[in-house]
Amino acid sequence: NRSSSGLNFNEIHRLSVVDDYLDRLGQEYPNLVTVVNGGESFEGRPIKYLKISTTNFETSRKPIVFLQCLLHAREWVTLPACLYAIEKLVIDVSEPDLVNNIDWIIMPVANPDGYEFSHNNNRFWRKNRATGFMAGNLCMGVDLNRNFDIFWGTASSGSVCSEVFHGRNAFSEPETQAIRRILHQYPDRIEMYNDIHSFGSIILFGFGNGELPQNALALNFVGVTMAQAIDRVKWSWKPDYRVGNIQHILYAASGGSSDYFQASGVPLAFTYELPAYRNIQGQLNGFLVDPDFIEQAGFETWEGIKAGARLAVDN
Ligand code: ING
Ligand code: ZN
Repeated sequence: NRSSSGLNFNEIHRLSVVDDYLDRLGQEYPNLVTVVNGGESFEGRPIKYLKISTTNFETSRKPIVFLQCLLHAREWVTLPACLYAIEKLVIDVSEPDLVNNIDWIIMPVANPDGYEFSHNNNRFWRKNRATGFMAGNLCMGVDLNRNFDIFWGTASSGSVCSEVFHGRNAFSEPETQAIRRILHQYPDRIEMYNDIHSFGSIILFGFGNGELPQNALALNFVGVTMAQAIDRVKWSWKPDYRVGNIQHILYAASGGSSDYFQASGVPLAFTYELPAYRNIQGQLNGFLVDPDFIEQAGFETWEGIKAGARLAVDN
């Protein structure tokens, strides 16, 4: 129901569809889009992402905004947020300042093994699919959002059976290593990082131990601006977004992705918790996605990302 070269927003697309789509965009828009294989997941799948730039991405001096989805496998509704952003930056460009002033890195499926597993075996799988922690692999998987090297292991679990198992070491997992490589490739250009999760209608900033970054006031301002941009176009029965520190308004958590970016010098690092898209009438589970809401999830989240990105590069 959208432009012929985009993916439809009537369904949550499978990994192979997303990967083929990224490759196709790279071929159709060679002067704008570069497809990168950022490394192999635990099970050997490519971790693909797009670099989007109207100039040469590597020699460009434009600020970068990094958008990431599906670090947690079951949080399916985050995928259309990344796909919508790609469409609006590449195929259906109505606001050219966004691509003229900013270079973009977009990783739609940060946890491809877990995502496949959530389709094929267990819809509510969160972690990656790393094995070898336990005889018979009775429990497996590392919570990738507890595996980054930021007060690692202090508010997470050392038990492989836990949903928040932090892994053997910080950055033990190929998926978190792939994300770290991108950060360290462009340490001075990444002005904003948005890691998209679900659910809860929250925009979070550091740190997961309750300490505030030095620019917490700016983080709060940008977060509120993004939340207001979304709330302006949200469906009326959705809750308004809340904005705040991870520990203050959600819970304590160590080893988080956005905290690692923040601590590494990225000025504006956020974790989004998209709304629970099916919890008012058809009360099922916050991770399930009403197909009627897929396009809206992409559309409304993009309103927030855009507002934040403009602030991030406008200083
Ligand atoms: N929420 C995040 C989680 O990993 C979070 C919250 C954000 C933790 C930032 C750490 C850092 O638990 C979901 N829904 O995954
Ligand atoms: Zn999550």
